[in-house]
Amino acid sequence: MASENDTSRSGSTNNGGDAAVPQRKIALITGITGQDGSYLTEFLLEKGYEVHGLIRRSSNFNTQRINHIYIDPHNAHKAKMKLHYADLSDASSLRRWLDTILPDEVYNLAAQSHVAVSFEIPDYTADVVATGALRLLEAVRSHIAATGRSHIRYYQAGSSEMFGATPPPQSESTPFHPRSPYAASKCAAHWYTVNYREAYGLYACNGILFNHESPRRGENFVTRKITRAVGRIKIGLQSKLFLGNLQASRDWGFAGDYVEAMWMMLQQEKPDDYVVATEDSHTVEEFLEVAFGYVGLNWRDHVAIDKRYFRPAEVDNLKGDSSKARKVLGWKPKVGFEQLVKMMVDEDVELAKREKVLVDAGFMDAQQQP
Ligand code: NDP
Ligand code: GDR
Repeated sequence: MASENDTSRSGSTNNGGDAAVPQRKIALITGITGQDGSYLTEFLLEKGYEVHGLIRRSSNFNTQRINHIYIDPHNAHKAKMKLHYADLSDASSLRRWLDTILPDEVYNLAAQSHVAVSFEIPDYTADVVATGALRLLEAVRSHIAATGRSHIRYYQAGSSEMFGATPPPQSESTPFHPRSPYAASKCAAHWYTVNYREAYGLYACNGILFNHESPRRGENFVTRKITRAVGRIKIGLQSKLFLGNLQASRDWGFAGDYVEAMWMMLQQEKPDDYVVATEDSHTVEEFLEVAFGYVGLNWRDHVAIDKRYFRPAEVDNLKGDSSKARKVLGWKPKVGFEQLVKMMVDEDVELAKREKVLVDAGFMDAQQQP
């Protein structure tokens, strides 16, 4: 569904259009096919932006989260979101699309974002998460040097994982102590971003976002793994759920709220770094209590511990202090913990019902777990 070489910019006036026509801002998003990319795209389209997303080639389409907003580029006057092939490991593709799209805002959301997986593929994780961010920053810098388009603004998707072993509450002034290749790579990306701001005057912000979830969360992150299982157990498609450490605490918010903070950061007069968090923290066990309890089940009847899901080094306790974002940006979360869990369970019960129809019709194996 991605346009292979779509360079059309219909509707955009940033490149010398009629002065009487109000300019539509152009955003370029890496990681547009991910959880946050999909919510950010919806948010920016709602604000009237033209949105361009960089997607990587895969053997199957990987655009499930944005299919509902995709309009065929042959219908160019209606298509306000456009997709292009690129990869954070390919510097030339990043620079080429910057030169073609001429964005006003660049959101770097792409990452190998799974902490446990980063222990399995540390080299690749560092290449995409750390050096990938550096490649994109350098592409933006050299694009500005070549074109004089110095108004471009850059957002870097930083993570509470960077705080790692440092106890809560964690704010912008809390020292980083990363506990995984993923977290160490995010620290590098954070400091590359600060360095490009200081060295070249780039308008570049780091959002230090605590965990944020949604019904679109990847199915191997703990929240979605739990709510998928709750749906399937409730509908009779599954009986057991295997998990690792239940005592870790996370500050879980709703992804839809968090993408708004990303955009707000880029609307300020000066670039800066911000922690984004609910300031409310719960253990994995508490998540289980609410999720299973909501559909009248006892999690203890279904959850088994599997050592495979323990990490070589764990982050025990994350709870953010987002007072700066609340004061300067005027941001605050709208969805609380229980509401978030119930929203995810509701969606996953519906999904399990649809799966059940396929199972009953013989089109799907009941044992086939996500
Ligand atoms: P996801 O894992 O859902 O999405 C990651 C995106 O990055 C996907 O679109 C993926 O493409 C893309 N991607 C992966 N590798 C590459 C690559 N080599 N080149 C180009 N694109 C690539 O993550 P989220 O949406 O949850 O998170 C967005 C960002 O925010 C990430 O950087 C993450 O590390 C960070 N973050 C997330 C938090 C959270 O709680 N969700 C908290 C703090 C930070 P594909 O679909 O093909 O896999
Ligand atoms: P996290 O999210 O590592 O915080 O990174 P994840 O949901 O993977 O883990 C949260 C906590 O749950 C424990 N856990 C399990 N985790 C997974 N994935 N699977 C299990 O079976 C399981 N059992 C227990 C983990 O040990 C951990 O303590 C997320 C990602 O989105 C990052 O990209 C982002 O930067 C951070 O959030 C903020």
